[in-house]
Amino acid sequence: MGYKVAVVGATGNVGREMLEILAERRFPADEVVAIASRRSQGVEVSYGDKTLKAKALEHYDFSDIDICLMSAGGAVSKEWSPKIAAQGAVVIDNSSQWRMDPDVPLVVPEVNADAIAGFTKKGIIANPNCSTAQLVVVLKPLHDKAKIKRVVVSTYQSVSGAGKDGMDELDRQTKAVYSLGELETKKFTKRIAFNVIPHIDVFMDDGYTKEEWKMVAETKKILDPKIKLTATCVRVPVFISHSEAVNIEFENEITVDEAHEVLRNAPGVLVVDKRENGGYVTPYEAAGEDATYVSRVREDPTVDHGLALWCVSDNLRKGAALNAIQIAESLINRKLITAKQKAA
Ligand code: 11C
Repeated sequence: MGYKVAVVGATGNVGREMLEILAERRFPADEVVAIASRRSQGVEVSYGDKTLKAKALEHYDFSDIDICLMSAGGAVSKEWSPKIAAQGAVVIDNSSQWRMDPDVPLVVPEVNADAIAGFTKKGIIANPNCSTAQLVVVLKPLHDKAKIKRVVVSTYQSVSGAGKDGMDELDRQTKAVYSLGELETKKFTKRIAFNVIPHIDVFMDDGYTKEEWKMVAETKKILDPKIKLTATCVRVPVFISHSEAVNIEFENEITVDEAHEVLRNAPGVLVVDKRENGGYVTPYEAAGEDATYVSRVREDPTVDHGLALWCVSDNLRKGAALNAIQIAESLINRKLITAKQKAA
């Protein structure tokens, strides 16, 4: 017998992607249940060639669920993840609610899969922010090779990171520009069509945004607390995939060829790096793909041992749904979870 899996937030961008990836990867589930808020109860979502009708979270009994993939935002997770975990399901949460809780592992399986075992304290495992997930997949093999001291990253984040409303706003505004219609701004703080906005999430007291803070704090928790990192996070008019321009300063010497070599052998990374027109990956090409693509690796001559590179990944997949499902697969592969129906 397989597992019974619940997807909470099943009608959202990431929830739908979770259902698609569960089917695509033939996740060993006997049953998958789509769950959403009462407002979305009855909405139909696809799971492989099946159609599931969303059930209301408020009325759902989780006692026979083995794994709950949550993508319903921080407030819902704060209230529901502990209740669902108390009913014996392992919760893998995509919100920022639990990431920095010392009793909750924050996991990117290619980087710190061993941390998963710590889920027993609260029954919750946290998925990182999308911009952090793709970054640490790339930093990990380089850190193992030459020890990273400091990272400077600038992000180019797609509107799907802000949910379906963000995608709709870019779509509406772009059409309005061409039809000379009114440009309504609701989701973002400024016009996003044919523009970029250097502001994601709320401002913190030190002038950084919370998105930038998350990249620092989460990289330290997942990879190494000694790594110094500074980020500038920017929203760009791209529907899917986040891109990042990264400068890395190492403790030890590392050449471009050595970096290519370790990155080519790293799980989850694909190197596409030809020094010619089009010899790099753009967000459009990374959308719908599982890999984090690395291009434009070159020496950064402004520091002793420095490299600069470009990385791109589908924020709804590696940045969210795929990473959550890889965590669930690791739980199973490491025999950290047994199906309740099997145990009965
Ligand atoms: C964005 N990275 O692009 C955000 C979305 O902490 O899980 C994910 C926010 C989070 O707006």
